[in-house]
Amino acid sequence: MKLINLRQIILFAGVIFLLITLKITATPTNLVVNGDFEAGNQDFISGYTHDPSLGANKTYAIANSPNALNQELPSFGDYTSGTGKMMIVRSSRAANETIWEQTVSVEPETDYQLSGAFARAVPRATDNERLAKVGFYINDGLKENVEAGEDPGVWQEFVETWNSDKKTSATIKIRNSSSFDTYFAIDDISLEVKNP
Ligand SMILES: [Ca+2]
Repeated sequence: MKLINLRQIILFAGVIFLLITLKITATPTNLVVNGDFEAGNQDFISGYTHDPSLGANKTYAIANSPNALNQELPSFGDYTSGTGKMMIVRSSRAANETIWEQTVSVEPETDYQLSGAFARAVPRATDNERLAKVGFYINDGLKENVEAGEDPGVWQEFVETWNSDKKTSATIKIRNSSSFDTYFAIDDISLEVKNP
């Protein structure tokens, strides 16, 4: 009797383990660390200066809303949950400067999905023609240029496929593509194995 119980327990544990393993396998893991900025100003490199007052061009800060940094900027929530943190950028006129960079390990010959969200963060009435534009790069190859719409706080998600070929690491960069100095927000940067 005791033996049967033990077998049943082992079988039950095995089924649970299998279910957990399948669940883990089915959910793609984001390889980017702190891509949602919930951990604050860490885990990435920037050619811009961290400045919570955004006191000059070529600065950035991590906050819950642009308005929390400067009262002239619009108030809107992050892309992750609406109440989390985002990277808020005051760009310079120099294009191609790196705003955000992180290197992650990848498997060769694998399709990955790169995604992120981007929103304009200037009051619409003041800077109508100064549209924000950023380029998303992997290993210095441009994946996509994303231009924000006129309305501040309207998040635009972009999704691109990237094949790692023979590479074992991916350096993801977001660079300024605009020649305007303007304000915008970035959130939810992700690189994960693409589901077949
Ligand atoms: Ca976020």
